[in-house]
Amino acid sequence: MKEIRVGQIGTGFMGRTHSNAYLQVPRFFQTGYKPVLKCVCSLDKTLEEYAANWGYESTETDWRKVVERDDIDLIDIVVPNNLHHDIVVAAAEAGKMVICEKPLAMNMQQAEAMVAAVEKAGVANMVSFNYRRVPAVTLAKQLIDENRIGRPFHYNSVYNQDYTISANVPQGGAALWRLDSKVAGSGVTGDLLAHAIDLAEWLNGPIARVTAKTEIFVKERLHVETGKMEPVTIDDACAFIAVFQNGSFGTFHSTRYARGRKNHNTFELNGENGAVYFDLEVPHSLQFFRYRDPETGEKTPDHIVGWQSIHVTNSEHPYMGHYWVPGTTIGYEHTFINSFADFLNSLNGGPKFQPDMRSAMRVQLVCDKVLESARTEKWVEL
Ligand code: SOE
Repeated sequence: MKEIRVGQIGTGFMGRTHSNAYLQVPRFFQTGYKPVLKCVCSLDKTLEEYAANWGYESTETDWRKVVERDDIDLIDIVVPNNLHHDIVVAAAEAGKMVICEKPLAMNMQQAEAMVAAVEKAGVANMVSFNYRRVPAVTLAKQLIDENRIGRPFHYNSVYNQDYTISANVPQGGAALWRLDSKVAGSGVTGDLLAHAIDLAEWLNGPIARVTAKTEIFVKERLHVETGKMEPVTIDDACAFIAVFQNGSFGTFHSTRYARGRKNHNTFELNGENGAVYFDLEVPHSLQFFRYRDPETGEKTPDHIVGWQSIHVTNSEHPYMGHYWVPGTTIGYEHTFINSFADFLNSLNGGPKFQPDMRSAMRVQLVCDKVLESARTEKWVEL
């Protein structure tokens, strides 16, 4: 097995999901590669504890030193969004492979420079839109590709959370940078809708035009870094209508004010011959409505037509053959393991990894256009 020596930049929640996945991937997937946790970099005071917990061999506090090191093959970027651009460009120029958290960038201008840098350097790259690799979501893609849905009419997506309802939640700092537009770029649009848009375009093809509305419910919050009450400039909520190039009609809704919803990420695609529905809170199930069979062209008899819940745990289901026995489940962390397995496999002659930075730039474009539409109160073409 060839070693891939990883230099991770960032030690937050996403850093943990990636570290775990690097360790687990060779235990479940034979890709010909084994990630080695060479170095982790952060300014956080828990750096040494983090490194010891995950087994990183060394630590750094300056990300440029990690990028320059000869004993690192892959730079893993799990820092706030405003740092993605500089690290990606420097890593590509140093000839390193790059894995970056979503959203790719603060805006399209940055995204274009990042894509140009990785493509010029010819380095393998990936952006972590991990929900593609929930086995039930991958199965939905398979059913769509098998033409079981037929001509699509509607794609509806909701991605809701509730952790910012209280006006006492501050903004900024290591824990709440997602509420600070200077660091995050945008609010729910870049953070949550980016996932929804990535899935939507993967499952239902490109979006052609959008019209959006955003809202800021709490106008001022204490800023952790300045210690002052400051205006909130991220979008707390965003809803948009999309028309897809295939003529179908989409609705997207996202907020951090949906009381009761922690990570409620759902989509439904309704077509002429069938429909699929997925809800991340029931991650092992894919709901499938089978109206007409593509193999025989026959309509499902009326007395048995209805939604079926597929428990996506058979070894024939995407990724599941790599884990336990049929009927047993896997979790959120496995979406990262599955992603890294496909990425490593692509280095070993497997299918080209998607989503790469070019695909993530497309998501960035849709996000930017959604925000533009909200600002101008107009339909925006892509
Ligand atoms: C936001 O709360 C967040 O952590 C996102 O940033 C992640 O991408 C999402 O998958 C879980 O929620």
